[in-house]
Amino acid sequence: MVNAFIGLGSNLNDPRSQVETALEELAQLPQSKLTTFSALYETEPMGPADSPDLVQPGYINAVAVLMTELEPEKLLDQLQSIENRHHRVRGEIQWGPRTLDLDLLLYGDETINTECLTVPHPGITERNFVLIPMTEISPDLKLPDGRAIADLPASHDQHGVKRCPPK
Ligand code: A4P
Ligand code: MG
Repeated sequence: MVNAFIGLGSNLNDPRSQVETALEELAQLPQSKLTTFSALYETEPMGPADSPDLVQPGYINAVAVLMTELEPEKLLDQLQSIENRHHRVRGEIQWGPRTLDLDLLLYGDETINTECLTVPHPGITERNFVLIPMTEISPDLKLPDGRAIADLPASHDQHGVKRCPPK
């Protein structure tokens, strides 16, 4: 059994319910147990919103922990099937708007570099919308290279990240 950290993000078609439904779907995955998930956060878009010809709406982000027996590639397949069920159209604009994005942030303390999978997820150390929810659920977490997430400056940068009140 390995603890896999999954990042959830959505900025289209009722992002809040996209993320809530995705959490329910994660809880149904085979050979896995959803053990923890963060609050939902309203976050400012990182990416082409900065360019004037493409404005994208704000995101809802969250992080979940799945205790799983699935191998990393199998888990990625399962995450992509959930994304597909949310009618994600892939590949149009990098970092553009999406109904649901599920990233495999961490897979235990493994470092993976294959054609289809990079773990830890490359954006993790700079993205406050990932690190803040991670810190909420796992403040003492260390990355495979030994760095504590609490020591990464983006973990403490609240800019553009607002915790949603519970429903
Ligand atoms: N892939 C490799 N490693 C991984 C991994 N660890 N987890 C491959 C998931 N996928 C991984 O993914 C493209 C390919 O990456 C997959 O086929 C898989 O084999 P994708 O989800 O289709 O591409 P993407 O998400 O559009 O691209 P990218 O570069 O992964 O975007 P990010 O990094 O996910 O960023 N702003 C806010 N506020 N909140 C957000 O959540 N998200 C993005 C997307 C931009 N701006 C955002 C947010
Ligand atoms: Mg992605």
